[in-house]
Amino acid sequence: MEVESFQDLAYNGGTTQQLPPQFIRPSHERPENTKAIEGVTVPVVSLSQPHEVLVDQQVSKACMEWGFVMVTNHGISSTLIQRLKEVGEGFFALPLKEKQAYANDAANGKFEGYGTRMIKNPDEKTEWLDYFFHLAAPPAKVNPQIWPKHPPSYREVTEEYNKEILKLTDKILELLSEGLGLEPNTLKSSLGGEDIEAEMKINHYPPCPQPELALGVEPHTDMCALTLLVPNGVAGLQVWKDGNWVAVDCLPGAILVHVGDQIEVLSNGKYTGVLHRTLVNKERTRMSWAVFIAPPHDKVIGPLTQLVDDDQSPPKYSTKTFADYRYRKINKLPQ
Ligand SMILES: O=C(O)CCC(=O)C(=O)O
Repeated sequence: MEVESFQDLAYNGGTTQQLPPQFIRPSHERPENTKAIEGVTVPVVSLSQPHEVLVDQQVSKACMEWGFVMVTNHGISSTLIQRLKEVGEGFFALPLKEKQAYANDAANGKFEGYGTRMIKNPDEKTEWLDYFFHLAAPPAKVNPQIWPKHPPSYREVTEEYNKEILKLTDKILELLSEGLGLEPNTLKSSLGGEDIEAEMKINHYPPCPQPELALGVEPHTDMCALTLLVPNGVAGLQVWKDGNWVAVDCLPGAILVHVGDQIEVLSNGKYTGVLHRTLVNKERTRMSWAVFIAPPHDKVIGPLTQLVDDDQSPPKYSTKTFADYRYRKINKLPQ
């Protein structure tokens, strides 16, 4: 069969209602053969509780056991989250041609912009999504010229949301530092302090003709330090826990926090980067707004010296720049 692009299929109906082979997952990965376990729910924590409770029992416990926590009462207004969703939906509602004017070129290192994931190896399967990706902090590295110009309020809303997300990030990093018995600012300063980067990725998963055979994003851990994510009202995210997929039923207004690889490395494995994937849907478009919090590329990351010693707790991870880590992860090389 002629290989069709994701956009042909998703936006123009393609030539068929049968998924072309490049989207069909091998049997052991298909949602129909790897269903989520029933009766297990992800940890939910209200951030309005006393600080000691959050440190000792809640946020750090969830991030040690799951690498994942859903937070409520996080201080970001539901109106702002709603506006963020509206501007993202507005962009994806534009005609394909207008979106393609922002096309990224990941093969040549231009990661920012609109695109679908690049497949390097012909055996790899294509994910059922398109996305917009751009840097949102620190200000010195941000190029708003790359951001969507439509809807016109995209920039104002995204900047406001990003400020709030950075405050929430500070709070979570403090809780996670204290959960390791360290000074509250330890993780933030190890991740570059005020140079810490925030990357916005708007994921868009249009209806898929055979969702039981495909995946939105395939199983992965995030290479950053933390991800803070809000989905639209459509389910699809699943996290891996104790040998099973667990479906994430996001409460209205909640924010989903994923521990990423850099926190796993800094904590020498006390916190775990969460393996996750997304399923797609036959009828409804799913969207999600992920902010990846990451160190600057030249920042050297390794297990924190306070957490390792040669006898009891040797380092489980090598130390390297985030750029090196990223290169190895993208190219599927050993770390
Ligand atoms: O859409 C989601 O819920 C998760 C997206 C995700 O894992 C990613 O963009 O890396």
